[in-house]
Amino acid sequence: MRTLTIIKPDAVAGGKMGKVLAHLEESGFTVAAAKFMHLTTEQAQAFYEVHAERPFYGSLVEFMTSGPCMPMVLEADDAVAKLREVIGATDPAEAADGTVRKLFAESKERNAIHASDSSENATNEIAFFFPNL
Ligand code: FUP
Repeated sequence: MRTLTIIKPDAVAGGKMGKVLAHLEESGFTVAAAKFMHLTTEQAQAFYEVHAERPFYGSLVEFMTSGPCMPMVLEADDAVAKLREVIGATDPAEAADGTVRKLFAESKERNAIHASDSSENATNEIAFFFPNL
């Protein structure tokens, strides 16, 4: 089973991309696809469209376009639920010890990593970044 993750611009700019990737691999995920890219405003707006009415939307889009990021397709048994556990709560202050966000995130917005939150979203998000997979 596959899911979509993004190592976000804060982790890349902070030199933590390799550590985050190592943590994911050590947690049992295999990388099926990856690319290094700088999201356009249009791409970030479309990816987070579900949050368009939320007060943090503009700031979130600005952050996600502030530098390069690394979208990846990860493979594992029960990949969607497993990756949600491995990344931890949205806000690193609330994330469990040992999770990616507890270890590497700066704040609720600059939180190091994205992971699909359902298998339906995983399918859609994989197609968003990797239409040829
Ligand atoms: P998650 O699925 O854990 O990434 O969390 P959400 O889907 O709720 O939020 C998506 C992104 O919006 C988060 F990664 C960070 C951002 N966000 C904020 O900046 N402020 C908030 O209060 C909530 C979310």
